[in-house]
Amino acid sequence: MRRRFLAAFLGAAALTFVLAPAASAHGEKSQEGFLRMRTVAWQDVKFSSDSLQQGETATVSGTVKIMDAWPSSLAKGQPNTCYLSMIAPGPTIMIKERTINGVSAPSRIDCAKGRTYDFSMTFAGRRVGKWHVHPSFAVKGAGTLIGPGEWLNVAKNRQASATR
Ligand SMILES: [Cu+2]
Repeated sequence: MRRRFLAAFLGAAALTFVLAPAASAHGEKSQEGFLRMRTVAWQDVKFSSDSLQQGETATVSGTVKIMDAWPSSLAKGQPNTCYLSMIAPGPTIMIKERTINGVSAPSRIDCAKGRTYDFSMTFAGRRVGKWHVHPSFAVKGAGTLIGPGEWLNVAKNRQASATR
């Protein structure tokens, strides 16, 4: 009896483990519908690579537009200060360079409803592992809106550790 219970338990545990990836929707897909449909629109988001070594860089580029349908309840209806960044699980990557509409943008930017921002961010791998990372667009008074994510493999940099 106890053995049968154990088998059932292990079966359930295995099933949970196998099915979990399908249920791991997060990032932009986990945001509420009105946020995705009325705040910012992400287009052509591309990662130059999905695997890099520690210290090696890759670039995420794309376009983000503050929609005309921006809700009046967020940022008093008028976004005016924005900050483009990346969301990652802890210090797993490091942003090295951030360009918005062709201009280096290390800090926050002035922004407005209806405007479009072509961006690129170059980041370096920092901590070894497989991480899910997203571009993000924070709007003062509204919070951080998350763009399409990518699984990123950061491998150990053997050369760097050998010379240390
Ligand atoms: Cu993610």
